[in-house]
Amino acid sequence: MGWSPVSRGIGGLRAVVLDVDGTLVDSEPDGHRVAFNRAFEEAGLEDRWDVEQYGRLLEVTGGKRRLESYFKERGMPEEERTELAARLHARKTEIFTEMASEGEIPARPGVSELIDELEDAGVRLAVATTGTRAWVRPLLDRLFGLERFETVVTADEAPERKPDPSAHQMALEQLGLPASAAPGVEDSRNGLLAARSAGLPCVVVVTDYTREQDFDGAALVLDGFGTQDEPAVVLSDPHHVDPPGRLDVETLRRVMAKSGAGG
Ligand code: XBP
Ligand code: MG
Repeated sequence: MGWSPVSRGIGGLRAVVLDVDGTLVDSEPDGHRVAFNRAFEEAGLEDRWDVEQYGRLLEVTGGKRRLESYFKERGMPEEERTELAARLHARKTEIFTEMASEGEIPARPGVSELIDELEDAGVRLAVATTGTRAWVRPLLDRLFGLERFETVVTADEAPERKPDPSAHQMALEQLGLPASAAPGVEDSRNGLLAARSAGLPCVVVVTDYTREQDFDGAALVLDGFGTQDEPAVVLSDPHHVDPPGRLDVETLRRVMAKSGAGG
C-alpha cells in the first residue's frame, strides 16, 4: 500500500493542538513577567510584579487584559487604565519579542523530541495560544522552525481569550479536522477548559504555577514532558494510558482511543 496519512495508521491522532506559554515554553516567570517589569520601569512606573504575585495575575489570560485587571484592582479609572494597559502591552510585546528572537526563552525539556516524533509519525502540528502573534511566530521559529506548524492561532486571530474555545475551534477549522482527531496539550486550567469546550481531549503538562489547579476533565496530567534523565511523573491518569515516563506519540494515540476518539 502506498503512503498516505491514513495508511500510516495513526488511529484517531491526526494532529495535535499545542499551547505555547507554559507548555512548549515555561515562559511566564522568567519571560513575560520580566518583560512586563521592564515596560513598567521604562514608563517611569514603580509597579513591579514578583514571581508569586504574577502567579495570581495569570488567572487573567492575555497580557493586555492582565494589565487592565491589575490597574482596575488599584482603582484606576477605566479610560486611563485602558490607555495605559494598551501602551504598556505594546512595549512589553516588543521587549518579549526581542527576548524570544535572541533565544532567551528555552523550550521545555522533552518538547523538541515530542515534536520530532509527531512529525515522523505524520501527525500534523497546530498551535492555539492566547499570546500575541508578534512574539509567538519568531519564538516558534527560533525553537522549532515555524514551517513545521500547519496552523498557528494567536490572540490576534482568535476573537476571545482562553478559557474561551475560539482559538482551538479556529485551529481545528484550519486543519479541517474534527475534535475527535486532535488532542490539545495545555499547562493550565484555563487552557484545559478552552480545549474541552472545543471538544478536544486534553493532556495537561503542569508548571510550578499550575501544579495545584483543578484538572478535572483532563485525559492525562503529567508534571513534565519527560526525558531520559528526568522521567515525567504521572499526576492523573483516569483512562489508564500508562505513559512510559514521557509524553510520546503512542501515549497520545492511546489518549485518543480511550477518550472515545479512536479511529
Ligand atoms: C498565555 C497568556 C498570555 C501570556 C502573555 O495563556 O495568557 O497572555 O501570559 O502573552 P495560554 P501576551 O498559555 O493559556 O495561551 O502578553 O502576548 O498576551
Ligand atoms: Mg498555557
